[in-house]
Amino acid sequence: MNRAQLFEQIKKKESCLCVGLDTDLLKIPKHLQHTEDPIFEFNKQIIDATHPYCVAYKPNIAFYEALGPTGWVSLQKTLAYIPKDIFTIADAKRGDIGNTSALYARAFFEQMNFDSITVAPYMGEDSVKPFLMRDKWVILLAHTSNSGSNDFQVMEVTIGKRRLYEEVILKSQQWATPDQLMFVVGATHPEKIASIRALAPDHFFLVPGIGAQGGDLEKVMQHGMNDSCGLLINSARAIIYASDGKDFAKRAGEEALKVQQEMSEYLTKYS
Ligand code: OMP
Repeated sequence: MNRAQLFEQIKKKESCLCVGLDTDLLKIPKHLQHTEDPIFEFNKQIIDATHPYCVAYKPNIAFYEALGPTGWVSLQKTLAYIPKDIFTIADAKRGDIGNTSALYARAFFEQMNFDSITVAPYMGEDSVKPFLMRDKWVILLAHTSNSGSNDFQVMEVTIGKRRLYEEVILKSQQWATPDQLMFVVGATHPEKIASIRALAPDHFFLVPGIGAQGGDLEKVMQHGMNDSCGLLINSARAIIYASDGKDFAKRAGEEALKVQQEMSEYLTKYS
């Protein structure tokens, strides 16, 4: 899916919501535990209930890898079930020397047909470029939502006294255009989103951290949007685990609708 198509979906659904499919066997309702593939069954019902309200799904690969081969099968079935007009993100946070990154790219873009993958930038250009060799997206970690993001990402680097995450954003723009490159910016740093937007005016940002991590949706949209919205805002636990009973999918749908309605209001108010 390209940038224009993504923006079309955002306008059509009045939503920039990305639902995180961080599906944990220990958290899914008991009545699903006895089905043939509980992870897929859970995801299928979550997708059925939430797809009218979101424009992207982001399975975090750790939740599937942790289960061994059956987890990969559940992931592939989930990916195949996601409607084709919804953007897909492999949240894998990969990045290695060039020839290894090339194989990660093959795994997520050919074995599995994801639209995009999250990539850690710290091994530099040759570790990122292999992910850009197809008509697919790289979502580069810039300023992440977790508390550890203060350990390295905010360090001042010598070039113009910029922060490390700022340097990541500026330098990587030499590697790809906004048609292939997005940045991860945590919703837990809403005070920084305007300055980050100034560094990358045209790029999409993947913004995790609303919901369970307490990020501020309104501030993110107020200060982070660009002409094409430019935001995919992720929520996982607050939506998919809204209930652990038989009504889990219905409750997930209700939570997704609530976020979509807020987004719709801010899309009008701040564009
Ligand atoms: P919830 O906190 O349950 O909404 O999930 C957040 C999801 O986004 C998890 O899959 C995280 O791994 C992911 N994430 C962050 O929480 N913070 C980041 O800075 C980056 C990501 C990510 O790359 O998606």
